[in-house]
Amino acid sequence: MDGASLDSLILELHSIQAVKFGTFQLKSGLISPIYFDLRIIVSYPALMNQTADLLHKCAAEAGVQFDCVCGVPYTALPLATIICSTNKYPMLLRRKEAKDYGTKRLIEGTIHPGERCLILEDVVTSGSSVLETAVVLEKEGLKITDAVVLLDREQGGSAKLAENGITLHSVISVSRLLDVLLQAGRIDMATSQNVERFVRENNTCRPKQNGSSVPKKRCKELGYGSRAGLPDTHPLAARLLKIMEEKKSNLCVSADVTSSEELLELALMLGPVICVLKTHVDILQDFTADVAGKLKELAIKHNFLIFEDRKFADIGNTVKHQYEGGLYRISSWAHIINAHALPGPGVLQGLGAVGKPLGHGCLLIAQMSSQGSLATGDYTQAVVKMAEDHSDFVFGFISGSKISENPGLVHMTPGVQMETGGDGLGQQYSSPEEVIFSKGSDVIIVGRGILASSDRLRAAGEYRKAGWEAYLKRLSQAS
Ligand code: S5P
Repeated sequence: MDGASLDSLILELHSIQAVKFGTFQLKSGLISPIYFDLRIIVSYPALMNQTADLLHKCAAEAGVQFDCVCGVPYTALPLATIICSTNKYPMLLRRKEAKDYGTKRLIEGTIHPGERCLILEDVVTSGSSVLETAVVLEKEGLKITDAVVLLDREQGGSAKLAENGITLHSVISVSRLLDVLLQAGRIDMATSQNVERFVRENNTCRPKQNGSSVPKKRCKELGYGSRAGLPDTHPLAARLLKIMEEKKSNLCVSADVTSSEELLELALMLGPVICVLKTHVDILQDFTADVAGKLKELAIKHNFLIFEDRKFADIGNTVKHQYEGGLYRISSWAHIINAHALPGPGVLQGLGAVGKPLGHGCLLIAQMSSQGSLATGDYTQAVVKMAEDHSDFVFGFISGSKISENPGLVHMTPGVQMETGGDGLGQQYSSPEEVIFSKGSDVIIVGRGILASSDRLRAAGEYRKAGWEAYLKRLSQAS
């Protein structure tokens, strides 16, 4: 989806106070620092059209197949009307209450049992309103496989819907909304962090107890978007998984260049097609704080995360200084860092003391792509255990394959090129298909496969396509 129109929609929603910050009591009794009142958009016709258009595009880009559309009453009703009228889809109208006279129908419109109905919603928190509407439609013989929502509060709704066989597609995520408003100076950092904390701590989807209702369809493998909504997923992993889903990209480019100008050029050019930009800041000849600032701006503009591949591997006190201070002040600009588990848990205590309050996260290096690597077998298993024990900071791994069954953890794999082989200095390459489809990893990290190309944008497009197709193939084989 076009990032610029999304950002303008977010700013517009904030201007008309459809998004408010303060202290609000929710229906559930919870006190929330953010409130969405999208009912107000009916007073802004241009905004209504823009919103309807983005909802429609969201479904179309996700390749959702449907025969008719039904909005969850009431806010989504006019939006469903615009989408159906503009794109010529039949619409179904859901009543909140059955009439106590006449037909007593809960759904108005012509129902063709067996058809697929797409559900539209304005805001999803727990997913229960979408689910209620799905139940009513299913009673009429309709099939519900997908729902589209304008705003996902990222509090467990998509996981709950996934458990019930419904894939949720969202136009705006709370994390994106906060980023855009922060960047535009509409809110300050404290407000943004307060909302992030609230979202993290008030996840409505808890794992099912034994004996509770059995989901209709157990997905053997959840998609990136659904994994983002799981209660135990680290907020940074959730943000990354959402970006991957939104941008249809599991490509991390390894921007191993030595000039800052080239680094920024790469970020500008490849930003739209990647989910993560990985740096080795210490190979830059001319790093300045200004470069880091510009990189951060590009990350917000093009919705990617910055990963400084520093591979910390010292005692806690030393890595704390290396992460926070020195020339590079890594913690001030990198969302993601990585560390070797070799020193023991102290390395995470030191890094976490700096990174956790900033909402950053760490990947543990569990395996390496280089020939003869010692990170294998028991060592790798011990790293998985260390990650589980530090799940408030570690959100995934650098590994060659999927090494943990925890769907909240992200696996990122380096040593990827279309052509397998090596570089003569120990690097060993696997293809995107092997890494994502055969080995079950989540993100391909590609350096020279893209950097050595005379057309880097085209090469990145090819890696993105190969990585995404391998992921879709994996999902389709699992279901
Ligand atoms: O095991 C590893 C871990 C990492 S993070 N093997 C790797 O190659 N890396 C990094 O991924 C490495 O430092 C480099 O930045 C990138 C691979 O680059 P390429 O040019 O070989 O794709």
